[in-house]
Amino acid sequence: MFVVATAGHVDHGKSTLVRALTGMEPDRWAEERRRGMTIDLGFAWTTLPSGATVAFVDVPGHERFVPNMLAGVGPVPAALIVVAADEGWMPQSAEHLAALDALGVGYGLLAVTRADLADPGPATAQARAEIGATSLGAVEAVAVSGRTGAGLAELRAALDRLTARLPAPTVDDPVRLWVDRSFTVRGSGTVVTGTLGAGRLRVGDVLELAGADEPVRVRGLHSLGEARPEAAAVARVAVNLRGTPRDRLGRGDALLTPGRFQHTDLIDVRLAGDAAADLPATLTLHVGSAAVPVRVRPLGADTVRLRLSRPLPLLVGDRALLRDPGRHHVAGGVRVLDVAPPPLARRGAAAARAQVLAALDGRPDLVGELRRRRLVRAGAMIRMGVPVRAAPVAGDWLADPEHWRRLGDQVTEEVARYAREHPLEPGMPVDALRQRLALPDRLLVEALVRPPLRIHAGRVGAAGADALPEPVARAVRRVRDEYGDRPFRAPEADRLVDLGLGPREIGAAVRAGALLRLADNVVLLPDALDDAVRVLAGLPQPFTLSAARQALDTTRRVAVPLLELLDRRGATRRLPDDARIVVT
Ligand SMILES: Nc1nc2c(ncn2[C@@H]2O[C@H](COP(=O)(O)OP(=O)(O)OP(=O)(O)O)[C@@H](O)[C@H]2O)c(=O)[nH]1
Ligand SMILES: [Mg+2]
Repeated sequence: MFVVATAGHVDHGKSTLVRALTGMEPDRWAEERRRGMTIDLGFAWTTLPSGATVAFVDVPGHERFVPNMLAGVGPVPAALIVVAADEGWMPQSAEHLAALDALGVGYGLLAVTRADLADPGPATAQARAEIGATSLGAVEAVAVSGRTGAGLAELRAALDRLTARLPAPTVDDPVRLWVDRSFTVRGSGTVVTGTLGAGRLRVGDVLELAGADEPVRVRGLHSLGEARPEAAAVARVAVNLRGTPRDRLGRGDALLTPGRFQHTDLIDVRLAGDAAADLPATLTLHVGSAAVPVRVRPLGADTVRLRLSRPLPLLVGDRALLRDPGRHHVAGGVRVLDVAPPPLARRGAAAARAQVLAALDGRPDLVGELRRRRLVRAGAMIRMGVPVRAAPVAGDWLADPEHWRRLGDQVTEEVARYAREHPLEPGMPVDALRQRLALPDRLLVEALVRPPLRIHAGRVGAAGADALPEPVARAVRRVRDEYGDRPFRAPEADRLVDLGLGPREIGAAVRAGALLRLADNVVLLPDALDDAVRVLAGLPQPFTLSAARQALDTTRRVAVPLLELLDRRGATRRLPDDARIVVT
């Protein structure tokens, strides 16, 4: 299916032409038929000589209804521009063309209608000149009469040639269906319609709806008046959302593939039209079927920041247009450069931002985004419309490589500084390091810690005894020298004092795994436990405390807490008569 929107001044014969081409009535409202004027969007379709189906979105030409017109053309890739032979180029011919140009519509056809009333030549020449200067470029022109039917066959053939040129839709893209109508069908509930510009919808799909707490489910799907299990872009679709209250959604809302769009109310854009400095402070932003008031803050010559009055699901690269509703003036198209721009708090931030924006063109660019954002979640990038083709550094975090290297260096520096300032602590707490580096996620700290640093018991430090301050490490070495060949003899309390091992130093050595504490002032080297089990296993089982003390060549001061520790660890078991066995 192809979708084509009409465009043109009021009363130039758009609806008459659509009616003549399709046999369907695009003016749905009684009021429209009574007044002979389109007010809101109309929908009709026909089969072309090639067999292709073309659906029309028929728009109103009256200047009061330009917002309705914009809601219709927003998501549509091609336009049928209608100019009356007897009136020629008129103000809304120009405004509609400006809108198509602003939105970057690249495909079109000119129908010079009411050709039974006047020579179509002059209107054709003028319209082609105007259109030729826009994104539509040179277009084919056909003179027609909705009244007599003259030229309709040529117009159908020209529509076939137009649709054959349209680029193939991207059916694998996520869905962003801008709602242009919503209504209730008795027995079916809420139904919304829109032009599916990309992607694919299936009955049963779960979609996101801005402002709704819960996802909505596609209960039924219609296209061209028929129920279908699925619809692929480009298509006019009606989506049944039974269960979703009718007042929850309407024109300007969008149904979205979950997780693929971010709602934003702050965007930086490039203008193609009026200069940034000439824009009024408030305008209306038209994108998709939405129209929202925005506050304009000029940044560069052709770049501005827009504060939207309500958030919209926008992507980097989106096209939209700004209009001054008071002056009936299309201020020009905009291209979205950033959907999550940084705040401009500091003096000079706006000028610096203008410089950044000057280098952007709205094409999603992961390398550039990472350079600017330094650390960002892959999901956030995707929701901005930036495809992710880089491996995360941790979890789903992406990092600018240069920034990541700097962070790695900072980890080394911060941990060393912490060790100097807290010599008796076995390393820097992971969370203190996270805060110090202003990292948003502990996973990032963990990924940044590399040997010889390691994370042990929630702290980042050097591995093993290397982590100890030098005087403590020296004392531990002396314990090892003196007691290495009698591993179950613990230094006496006064010897510990001589060695400089007070309670705090012992605590540090124990946390670093360099000493084993059995009781206050009773310490062994850490390998003593395994050695003790080996010695005790060599005894006749069960064995008494005194047998153990002798086998280990030690005193009760060590043997009692040592055996209790082995009991707690499950290496030995104490029997009812106080003898023990080694558990194998
Ligand atoms: N003689 C003649 N009259 C036409 C032709 N096409 C449209 N008309 C008449 O022009 C008037 C306006 O036609 P519409 O089709 O409603 O015009 P429109 O462009 O849809 O108008 P809006 O939707 O209000 O912008 C109607 O009275 C039509 O009968 C034509 O080819 N020849
Ligand atoms: Mg009409």
